[in-house]
Amino acid sequence: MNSSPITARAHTNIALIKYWGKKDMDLIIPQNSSLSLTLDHFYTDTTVKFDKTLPRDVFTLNGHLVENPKVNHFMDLVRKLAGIQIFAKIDSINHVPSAAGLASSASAFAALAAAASKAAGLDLSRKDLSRLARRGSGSASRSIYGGFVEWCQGTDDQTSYAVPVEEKLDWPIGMLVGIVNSGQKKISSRVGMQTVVETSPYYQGWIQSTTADLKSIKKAIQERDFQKVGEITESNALKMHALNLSAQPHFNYFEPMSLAIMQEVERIREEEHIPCYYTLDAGPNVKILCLQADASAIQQILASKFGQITFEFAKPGEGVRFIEA
Ligand code: 2P0
Repeated sequence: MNSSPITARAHTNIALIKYWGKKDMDLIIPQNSSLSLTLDHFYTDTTVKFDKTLPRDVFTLNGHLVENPKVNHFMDLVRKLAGIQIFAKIDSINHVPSAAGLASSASAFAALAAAASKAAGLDLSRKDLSRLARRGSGSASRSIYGGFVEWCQGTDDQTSYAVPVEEKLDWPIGMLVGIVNSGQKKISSRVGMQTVVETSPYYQGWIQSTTADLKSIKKAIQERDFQKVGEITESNALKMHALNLSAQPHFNYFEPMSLAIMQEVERIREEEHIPCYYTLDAGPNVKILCLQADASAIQQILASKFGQITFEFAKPGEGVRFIEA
């Protein structure tokens, strides 16, 4: 079989309640459930075409040939699911600011799950797409949906998948994403979270407190309580980063500029009375949750203090979908 090329678009998501640790490393079953906001600004377009003349999978990223074992492993899963043994040409374009250093595995594996499964002749439900995307990268399970999304941890491959909390948001919120460039080589999420699970004396405390945070943030979202959503988001991120500081060997993702921006966000909140809250993932970039109406005022203040850093505003985005190439 030579399939027609199928193109899917998936957006990245930023966790307000973080996933930080696996129970099963092969199936990617997390230690805790997580909750994210899908963003419109940053996305991946991926085209997959199965071609029986290919001796192996061929993967290009932004037009460059790339050798990526995670992509090869993922394509093996798709082939097994579809009962085929043909290799594919996979072309991905990442629409993120150049040299952003933003994690793109969420949008990448969500787009690949959709495009590869359809090109292989499968017609998966969104639940099954989420389960499949999870096998590429845990956070990708959430990029199947738009808006607020919960990845329910489950206990096995069948029961660990994301569900929409509110897909079409009638709430004018968003995130300012600041790109703090780093020359430093960071520790990967995969290695970082595993080190934490195995060595942090605080890990059980994290599980308990994150379970409570998830319940509270869902209630705050329902009640449109922006302050509460922001406070839980910031606190949950700091608890995740505290785990990293408590691991053996310890590590962290902060750069001096990350800390300066975090302090400035707290000052803007306290002194300028503009509600805004930060979160950071496995890198130095700071993402600031705010109301759309306040975004340009915050951008102006940040530009006056950190002129060298661009803060791009991203609104809530849509879930994965098929597009014309
Ligand atoms: C999250 N992160 O919930 C957390 C918070 C980063 C910090 O999910 O090993 O690329 O492929 O499942 O999904 C980034 O880790 O890790 C991540 P794998 P992934 O968004």
